[in-house]
Amino acid sequence: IRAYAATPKQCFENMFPFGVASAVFQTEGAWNMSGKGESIWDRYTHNHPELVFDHTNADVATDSYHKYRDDVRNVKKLGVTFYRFSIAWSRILPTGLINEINEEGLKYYHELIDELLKAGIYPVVTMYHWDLPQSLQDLGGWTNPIIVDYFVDYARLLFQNFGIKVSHWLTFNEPRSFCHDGYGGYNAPGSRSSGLEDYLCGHNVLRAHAMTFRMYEREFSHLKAYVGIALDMVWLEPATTSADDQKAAETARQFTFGWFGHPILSEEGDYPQVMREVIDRNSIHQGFFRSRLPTFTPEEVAMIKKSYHFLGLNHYTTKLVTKGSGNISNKPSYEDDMGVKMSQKPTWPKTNATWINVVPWGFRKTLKWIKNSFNNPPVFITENGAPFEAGLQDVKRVNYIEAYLRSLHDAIYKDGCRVMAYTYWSLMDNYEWMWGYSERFGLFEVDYKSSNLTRSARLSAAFYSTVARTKCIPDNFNYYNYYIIN
Ligand code: GBH
Repeated sequence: IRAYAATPKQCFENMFPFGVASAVFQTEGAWNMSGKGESIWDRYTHNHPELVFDHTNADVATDSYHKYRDDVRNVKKLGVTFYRFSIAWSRILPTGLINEINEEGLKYYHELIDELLKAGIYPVVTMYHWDLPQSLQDLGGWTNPIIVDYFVDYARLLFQNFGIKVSHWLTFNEPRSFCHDGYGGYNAPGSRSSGLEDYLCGHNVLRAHAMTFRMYEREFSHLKAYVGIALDMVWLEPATTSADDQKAAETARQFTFGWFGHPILSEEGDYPQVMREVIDRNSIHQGFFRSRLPTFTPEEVAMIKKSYHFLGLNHYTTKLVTKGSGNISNKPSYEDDMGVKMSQKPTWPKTNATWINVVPWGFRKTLKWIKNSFNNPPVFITENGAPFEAGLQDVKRVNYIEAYLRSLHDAIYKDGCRVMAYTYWSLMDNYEWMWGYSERFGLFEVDYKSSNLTRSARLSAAFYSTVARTKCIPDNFNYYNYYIIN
């Protein structure tokens, strides 16, 4: 990729790192090769193709297990600082348990990391991006407290093996998504037990995250790495200026971001007060003898509080919030507990994902809210991006990235938010969970019809490359001045 920069106006600091992200289930393929065990997403998509939009699975995906050298070459072409990817627990520990280590799995991730380091690209590693070993799900998965110890075993193995090569670690990607959508909805493992299993999952994930962080502090701090967690936040804007809607929006922020953010980032620790109160009350109202939201011991509150070096933030879009009906049925439900109505403004530009509208100012508001709510923690933007139609002239994606970067720039330079890095999701098109291959987020297009899954740089790759190299958002972006060289 050769990129041309027009006169820059909005610039980030000289060393500001830009990167791109992916996740293992969405890219790697080779789902049962070289000793890899089955994950819940393998099982779920094999058993329920009817639930996947295009009835596909990720058995091959972008075949990055075999094509990782091509991927690294493309990351390098972009001229970015780092590559965020995840490791498959079930490739390293096929049963999820520490007594059976798959050496071929370790070897593969060593090769990938070495290839990145040779290219001068820092690896940013997510330990868990939703693909739980199926055998652990057979024990109840994230609803069974025993999993906390198993996760720490796995995390220790990662530090032992890759610790000297990796500077930035994320324990979990979007626990709210995989706990609620997985145990309370239609993602794998598909428990559909909203308001019950999702809270159990969250509870154990918070403990697993913190125990991993404390284990790192005790056993690996000599590595001088940074350990964090990636949380997602949709900006939730009150639909009107009414006090009810303002309150509803703040409640919704606490139920979404705060669920995991408050125990880890706040001065007091523990779940947000509003979650505690509402779920306790609703549970009793529904005839339970105790709250559906479990409680932490004081020791656990202290262990979880401040268990991070940096906060990973995934931000894509914004929604409007109004007060809900206040009706509580007898069936437990996270949505009823949150008790709000969400909507999108018809005038907000759409993308190819129903849940993502282009609302750049929401990015700045998200960062400012995090700054004010949690005493300005260091934030690593671990994901931001959008899907648009196939094709290399992705002007809409260029516009999305440009607008969101300008909003990010305002958050840093006008509001004083501490943002350490920015990551575009995703390096290339990949398997978008329940949407299969139908949603394309890539800077690189993947031709799923070609036998070698050809990757081609889009216009947005050239644009992003210019930003990554110059650290500036080009002012008068002239499409004809960009050369895409594949
Ligand atoms: C992230 O998930 C993931 O980390 C990544 O793997 C994924 O590819 C990427 O984003 C793009 O989707 O009920 O309409 O509000 C985002 C997962 C999907 C969770 C939408 C929240 C809300 C849907 N999010 N979901 S809606």
